[in-house]
Amino acid sequence: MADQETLAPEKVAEIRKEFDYFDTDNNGEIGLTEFIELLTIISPKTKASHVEEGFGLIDKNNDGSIDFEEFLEWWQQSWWEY
Ligand SMILES: [Ca+2]
Ligand SMILES: [Ca+2]
Repeated sequence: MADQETLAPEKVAEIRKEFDYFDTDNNGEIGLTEFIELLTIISPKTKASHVEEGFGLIDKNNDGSIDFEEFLEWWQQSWWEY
């Protein structure tokens, strides 16, 4: 969470936009189904087993969905170069 402070507000807003885009039912979290859709777009060749594994890694509190904080953390790790 401390990592968030290193991000520029406009960067956070940008990530927020991505998050909202993938949160297709707008409930403020990305569920497994939404996550699969996301991954299918980002990397179509990803195997279903990998997707679920990835989901488990991002869903740090294991409540079955990715909230914005978890998404942000993941985004910073995987998209650092961008
Ligand atoms: Ca959702
Ligand atoms: Ca979660």
